Amino acid sequence: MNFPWKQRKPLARVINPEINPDGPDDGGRLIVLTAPLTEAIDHAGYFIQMAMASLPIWMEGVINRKYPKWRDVEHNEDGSARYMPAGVRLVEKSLSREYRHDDVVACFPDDLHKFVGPRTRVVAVSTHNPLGVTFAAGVYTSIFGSSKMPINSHYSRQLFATIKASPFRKNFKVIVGGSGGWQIIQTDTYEELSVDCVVEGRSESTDTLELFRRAIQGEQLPRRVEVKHPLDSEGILFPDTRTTFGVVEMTTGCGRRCKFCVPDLNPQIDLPKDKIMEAVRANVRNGNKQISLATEDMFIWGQVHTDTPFYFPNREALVELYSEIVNTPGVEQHVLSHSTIAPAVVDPLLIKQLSDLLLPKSPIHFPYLSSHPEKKALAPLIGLETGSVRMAKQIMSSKGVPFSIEDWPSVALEGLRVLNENNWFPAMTLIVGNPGETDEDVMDTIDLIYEMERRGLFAFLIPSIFTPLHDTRMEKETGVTQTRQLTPLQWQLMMKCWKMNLRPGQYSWWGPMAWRVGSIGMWLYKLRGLNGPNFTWPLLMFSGAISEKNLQRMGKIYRGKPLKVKTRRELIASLKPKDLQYLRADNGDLPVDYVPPVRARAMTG
Ligand code: B12
Ligand code: SF4
Repeated sequence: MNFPWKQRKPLARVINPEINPDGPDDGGRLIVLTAPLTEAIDHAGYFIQMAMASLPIWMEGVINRKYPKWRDVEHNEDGSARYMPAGVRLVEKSLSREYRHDDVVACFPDDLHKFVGPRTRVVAVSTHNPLGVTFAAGVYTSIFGSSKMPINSHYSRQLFATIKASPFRKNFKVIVGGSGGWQIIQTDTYEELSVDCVVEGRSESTDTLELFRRAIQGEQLPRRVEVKHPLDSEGILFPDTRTTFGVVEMTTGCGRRCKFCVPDLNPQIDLPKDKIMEAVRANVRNGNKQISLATEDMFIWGQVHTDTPFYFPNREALVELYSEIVNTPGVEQHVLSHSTIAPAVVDPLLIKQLSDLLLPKSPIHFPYLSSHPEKKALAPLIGLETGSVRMAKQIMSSKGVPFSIEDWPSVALEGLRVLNENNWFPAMTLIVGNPGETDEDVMDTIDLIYEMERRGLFAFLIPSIFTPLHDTRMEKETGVTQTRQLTPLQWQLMMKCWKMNLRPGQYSWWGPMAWRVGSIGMWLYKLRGLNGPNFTWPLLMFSGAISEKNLQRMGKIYRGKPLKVKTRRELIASLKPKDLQYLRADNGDLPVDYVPPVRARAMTG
């Protein structure tokens, strides 16, 4: 039998006889920037990178078969990378304030030998998720058999091993930055990965430049440096070359203050449209056909620090921004990144207008779900996290503002209804195993998921095990740490989510059969030992081998009870006048006796 994972390359790069042991002819670049191959690739949309973050390395063959060309990257004439993650591009841009163009290069890991030489003083690595210890990533590799080595982590380690093995290693410092740098700090893998310093924060900071100066002078660097985030948009730079997936920043921070969230710790800033558009055009000039605006919540853009609270989207501003982007000559594809769900309840007309604009350029197709003539869909990433109001109050009390967190299940269902009606089928994350989560909390979430099913709503549900992320307000808390600790209900929630995700793919006669046989085979082969006895019945439920009704009758699963859900009109009726004034009448559903403030003033004046 052919086991593709047994044939993979060893971690350190195989010695290539064509590589000159004396380094490149020009002595190499002073500063060389890079990122793991699996974080730099630009193929097949976001999904491929997300899959690589979640699947263990032994399943690499699945990706290879589906995307045989995923390793084919594009180069500039000098061998540097044609595209790199936005983080790398901003480090490059930040350094350009102090160093000559020829001193700095950004290259793919396999090309390091072309640029690292006796002259090199810094190799800087930008990484999103090097060790795979973040939420959602760890849990699936652990379900499939190894909690330590997702595909992305394997390639990240391979990159660090290549740098460590460089004959010039003693001449240069290795500085790591990016949203995944904390994983190296947390796991204390400096020696193993040969990292001198991890920078937490943005490259624009003068402290970052000072660090590079010290590295170039050969000074000892601190292990960890925390640098300040700019407080306004003036301090944020924009890429003027091509970024992976055409990522251009749209906002920083969020404002909803969820306790487990990292990006919310940054100041809430929306970036100027002219700068965003310049970066979009720069991407297109450099051969990119796709654009994605990076944000925690696209709906705050245009409403940050205005007289209106940020959670009432600025419809005109958003429509104008997205319209300019998709109408930029050369932009063939556009994908959404992150958003929240309450804005869909606040302003359904905004969702409709954005759909009209964005669907034609969306590369995502959901043939069984979309009502678009070409079956196109939009799929932003949205946090659902829990269906338990008790839990939601503890970890994300402002997630649904302007609506009360007491109404969270209704906000989520009503928002999803509006989104689905407009061909938005979001990927929604759920956190399983929050600190203090009880069986009742999990049952509340299961109720919500079954209610989605009952109402025919669709979201791609991504349950993950609670991970206390560094620096967050939950940093010191522990929830579930291994899949064996999951309770039968927590397993059931996870497997029900996946069962529902597979719904649209199950229309062929062989689909359900393949899953049934495949999942049971996998359980017999590997999973029953790994994940413990609590996993068994939920897996049988997932496989469909025994009907949910029968499993419930046998007392093996909980099938959820119907939820009493508020309509949009009822949700709006519960708003206080201070918030009600910002709702737009063209969406309807305002209380019949409601008098908008302007008219009220006219009447009283
Ligand atoms: C776009 C995006 C994606 C895209 C594209 C990623 C890419 N390769 O380009 C996709 C969808 C593929 C993706 C996937 C994932 N993502 Co993502 N993603 C984002 C998002 C929205 C924007 C990232 C970005 O480009 N920002 C703009 C750039 C400029 O910011 P930056 O990279 O942080 O760079 C700045 C600093 O970090 C620093 N810096 C960066 N590199 C370096 C290097 C050095 C040497 C120095 C000094 C400084 C430095 O300077 C830059 C500014 O000047 C962020 C949220 C956010 N707002 O950041 C989440 C985010 C980074 N992703 C996250 C997660 C969890 C994931 C996944 C694990 C999700 C999953 N389960 O599938 C995967 C992992 C992918 C992988 N390959 O392993 C988390 C990170 C959590 C963590 N690491 O602790 C974030 C913060 C989202 C969140 N709300 O939690 N992601
Ligand atoms: S809504 Fe999302 S981005 Fe905003 S604070 Fe909560 S988790 Fe963070």
